[in-house]
Formats: sequence, C-alpha cells, structure tokens
Amino acid sequence: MGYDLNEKKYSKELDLKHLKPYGDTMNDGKVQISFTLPIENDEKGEEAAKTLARKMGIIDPLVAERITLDNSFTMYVVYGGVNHSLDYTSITVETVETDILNKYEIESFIDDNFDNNIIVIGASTGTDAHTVGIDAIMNMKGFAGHYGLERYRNIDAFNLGSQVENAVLIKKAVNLNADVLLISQTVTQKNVHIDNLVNFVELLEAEGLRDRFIIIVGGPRITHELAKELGYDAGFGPKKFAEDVASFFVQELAKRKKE
Ligand code: B12
Repeated sequence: MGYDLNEKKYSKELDLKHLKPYGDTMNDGKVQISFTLPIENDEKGEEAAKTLARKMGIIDPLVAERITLDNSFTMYVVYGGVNHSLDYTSITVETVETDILNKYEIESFIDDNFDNNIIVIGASTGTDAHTVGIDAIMNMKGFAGHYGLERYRNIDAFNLGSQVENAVLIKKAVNLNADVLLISQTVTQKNVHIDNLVNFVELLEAEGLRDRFIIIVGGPRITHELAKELGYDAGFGPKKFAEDVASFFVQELAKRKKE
C-alpha cells in the first residue's frame, strides 16, 4: 500500500516498486531541502519559504533553519513530507563495467600484461580552473585515503594542471606517446563543458588520433552515459578514485592489445 499523508495510514513494508523517502519510519516520505531566497531574514520570508515548499509538493513544511547570508539574501532549510513514490525496479544506469582492482592489483596487472609503464596525461581543460578533481585522481598523496596515479609503480602520470587548451593537451599526448588522456571538467554552467569536450574529440578526429588514446572524462556532473554520448571511452563522477579509473584503463588497454 502507498503512503497517504492525509489518511495517516500507510504500509511500513519496503516496497521497491513504490519507493519513498525515509525519515524515521518506512514510507513516511520525509524530505529536507534547502534553498536561498533574495529577501531579508524575517517572519514574512519564512512564510514565503513555506509557500514555495508547498508549491514544490512538500506537505506540512517546517522551516528548520533560516540563515542570513546578507541583508537581502536568506537561506532556508525546510523539512516536510512528499506523497510521490518511484519504481526503483525500473531504473537503469549506464556505468563503467570493469572489475575494480586495488592499487597493488593494478600494478600486478600492468606487470603481467604490458612490457612498458602506462603513460597517463591529465588536465582540467578549456577555461576550467578547477584542479582539485584531477589532483585527487593523479597526485601522489591522492584523495580521501586513495593514492593518486603518480604513486603507482608502473604508471607514468603527468598532470598538466588547469585551463589547458585542447590542442596543447593533444600535442603533449603525442610528444609523450601517451596511452591514456584524463580530462577533468567542473564548470558546467551554460553547458560550457559539453562544447569543450566535443571540441576535444573533434580535434583528435581531425588529426586522425582518436583511436590512438583511451580518452576519459571526469567531474562532479559527468556520467558514463554522457561521456559515451560525447565520444569518450568512459566517464567518472563524484566518489570515484584513482583505482576506479586505473582499473578501467588497464583492462581496456589489455583488451585492445589482444584485438
Ligand atoms: C574550490 C572551488 C573553486 C576554486 C578552485 C581552486 C582549484 N585550484 O581547483 C576557485 C575559487 C578557483 C573556483 C572558481 C570558480 N568556480 Co568553483 N568551486 C569550488 C568548490 C568549492 C569545490 C570544488 C572541488 O574542489 N571539489 C572537490 C573535488 C575533489 O571534487 P570533484 O571536482 O567533483 O572531483 C571528484 C570527481 O568528480 C572525480 N573527478 C573530477 N575530475 C576527474 C577527472 C577524471 C579523469 C576522473 C576519472 C575523475 C574526476 O574525482 C574526484 C574525486 O572523487 C565547488 C563547490 C563544491 N562544494 O563542490 C565550486 C564550484 C565547482 N565552482 C563553481 C563556479 C561557478 C566557479 C566559478 C565560475 C565562479 C566565478 N563566477 O568565478 C569559477 C570558475 C573559474 C574557471 N574559469 O573555472 C560552481 C560550478 C557550477 C556549475 N555546475 O557549473 C561550483 C559547483 C560552486 C557553485 N555551487 O556554484 N572554484
């Protein structure tokens, strides 16, 4: 049975065909959202936040927090319930399908399958100035307890930093005889990343270099599905680390070597 806030009776059983948010009871539909309104922090503003929440379908909204950002901007945290549910069993996502190996397994895999070190070049490209994402994947110290590619014994990793032009990255990749190119894109406003990512593939194709490299893109709003659509071999989003991407490219390189 679904959740009906008005009747206050609903099944407490998990139903994946009618999945609902969980607050403190199964199927209670409780959610918490936050947003900012360009108004001052007072009671009228609180009512405005509740009205907006109701329009969003939030039942019985409670403003749990209202925080002054400056004289004319206020951030609200609103708690309430929703009647909506979704069929979780019908959801499909396209993800990178390779075995995830750890750093030491990846190093052994390279020893077993290749005569030389794997050469990887990474950069945050176009106008994008964000370096933390690509550093997380490449830097020696890594990120969140996961060592970066520079630390891998048989990977030669070159991190070119940010705002690297596509043509410059391609030139460097040819000069260093790279196997894998890693591109990071953080700014997605006005789809600036799409134009830049498409331009990169077009440049490679124009120079007859597309098949020479494995090309991978990552960033907070990148999915594998989007990457494939744009002509990349793989895409990685948040909560991905050096071993995720290295697992993919070593196995993909080995597969291509056999073909
Ligand atoms: C730090 C920061 C900056 C710093 C960057 C410093 C630096 N050296 O990197 C500075 C101050 C320079 C900056 C500038 C700007 N920023 Co900024 N910035 C951030 C912030 C706070 C954190 C980003 C970050 O470091 N995340 C941590 C890393 C580890 O996470 P990540 O990038 O997602 O990386 C992980 C994965 O995505 C993945 N990954 C990432 N890249 C790759 C690549 C590969 C190959 C793989 C496999 C995986 C992978 O692995 C990583 C680890 O899991 C975010 C807000 C936020 N809290 O996220 C805004 C944010 C990204 N910035 C934003 C904006 C708008 C800007 C500016 C345009 C602001 C302005 N108007 O000037 C400028 C951009 C200038 C430019 N030309 O690029 C927006 C982007 C909105 C959008 N969707 O487009 C955000 C989301 C803030 C916001 N809410 O508005 N920013």
